Amino acid sequence: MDRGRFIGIKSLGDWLQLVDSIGELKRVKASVDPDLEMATITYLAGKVSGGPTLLFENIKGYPGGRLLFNPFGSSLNRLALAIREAPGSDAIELTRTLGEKMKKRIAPQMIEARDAPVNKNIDRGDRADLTRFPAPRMWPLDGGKYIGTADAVVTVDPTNERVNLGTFRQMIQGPRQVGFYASPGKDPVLDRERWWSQGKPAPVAAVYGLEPLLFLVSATSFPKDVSEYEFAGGINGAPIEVFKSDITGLTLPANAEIIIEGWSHPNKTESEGPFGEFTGYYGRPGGATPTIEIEAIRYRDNPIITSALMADGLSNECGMMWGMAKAAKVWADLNGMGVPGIRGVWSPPEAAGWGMTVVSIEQRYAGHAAQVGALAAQCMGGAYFTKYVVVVDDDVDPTNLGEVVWAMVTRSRPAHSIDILRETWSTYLDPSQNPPEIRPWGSKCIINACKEYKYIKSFSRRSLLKREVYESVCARWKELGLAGEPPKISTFENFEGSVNI
Ligand SMILES: Cc1cc2nc3c(=O)[nH]c(=O)nc-3n(C[C@H](O)[C@H](O)[C@H](O)COP(=O)(O)O)c2cc1C
Ligand SMILES: [Mn+2]
Repeated sequence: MDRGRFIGIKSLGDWLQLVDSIGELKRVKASVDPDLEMATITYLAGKVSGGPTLLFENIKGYPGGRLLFNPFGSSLNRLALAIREAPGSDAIELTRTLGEKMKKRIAPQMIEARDAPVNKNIDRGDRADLTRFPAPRMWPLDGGKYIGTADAVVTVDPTNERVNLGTFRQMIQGPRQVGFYASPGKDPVLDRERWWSQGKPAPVAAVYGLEPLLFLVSATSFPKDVSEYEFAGGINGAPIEVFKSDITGLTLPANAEIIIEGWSHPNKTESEGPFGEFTGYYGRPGGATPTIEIEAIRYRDNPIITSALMADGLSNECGMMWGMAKAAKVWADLNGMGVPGIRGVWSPPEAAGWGMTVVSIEQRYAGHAAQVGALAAQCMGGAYFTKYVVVVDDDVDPTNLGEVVWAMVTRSRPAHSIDILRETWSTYLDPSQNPPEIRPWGSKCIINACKEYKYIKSFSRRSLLKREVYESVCARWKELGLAGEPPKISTFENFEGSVNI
């Protein structure tokens, strides 16, 4: 695909057109119930690796309503398009590219509010009614309809004006009220506490239909003092168009599908949840949670709501996208700290997206692997929730869990190779921490699954193929009656220091 085609992506519609052109958009025209049915379809369709994103166009009870479920799913191609790259790259190459792009920053471009497509319709005060827009109830024990999942919540730190974008679930509580659940330590929590400590309500907006690059940056842990708009601009290669709201003063994305905005008041809470979460469990029982009182809803005609299903396995929208964005950020953070020899970083989608980080390195000096493990575990991009960090040598593909487990059992020595970090940044959503009151504190296990550096020269040799024989077998693959293509192998015996060639 020609690179020029990506420069112009500004809106969800632009991105969907490209997704359609590679055959990964499925329009569901049959009538579907937003109560459980839409999520069930998404869960089942998402079990196929690389399955399409689903655009529901005929939603029971919402004539003209449109909802896009799991924009990314488990598709590397759709991730590639979101970061303005051609589809077809492999996972590590794409992660490396995203990590490089995350190092750039471009400030957003302010445009006139009247020129922003999202301001086509503005319902204010009593005219605002969120219940007119389709919102799914996803799991049977969910506490309500969640209109915000694949979203961006916009807040500002009143002390330095830094505008934050973060992805946070939002449950409808009334025509003009949503629940605003965010884990301790997240940026909007810090922002709203600053407003509240000044005795003022916190201005908040939430974008419920958005271009996937904004979703990706909103879901990633960037430095707390820099706006995600700047990282989105850096990845986009051009500024993100924004406008200043005359209601809350917040800087909002001009090309969004739908935005609500209003205020979060200091002592106002309401029951929110439970909600089937990214772990594949209900996160926490319903409980008192801050709210957003809606003052205005801005939307295009027939806006598309973007939704993320949280689930076990590949149907989890927090699997591939969240994991890859985290891996890219960890890679960028390690580079930023000057750690050499990083060959690949991956966060397996199978591990609830953020549960595990694997880093492959070329070991260069004593203590190198332990340093990489500790930094990957605690750098800004990697610290939240992640429980297991595994460091492997560069002959191991970090995206291949089979190879990673093989390295763990053949190269690590549990009594020597495992470090535990305690009282780390976690979440109330972790089902393993009981009683729930001990959350959000977590712990982490760092496994050094590299060949022990002290003995690296004499470490048992891996049984590797001889390149010439591999190549000749590949050439004879069909003649040998074997099906498909021969597996790709990249590491071969080099015979260095060997005695019996
Ligand atoms: C689909 C999806 C939903 C999420 N929902 C929540 C949530 O409800 N609460 C929360 O604390 N984090 C949630 N997260 C994680 C945050 O978006 C993520 O930690 C992000 O970095 C937060 O923004 P911040 O770094 O600016 O604080 C979600 C992530 C994804 C991908
Ligand atoms: Mn942030």
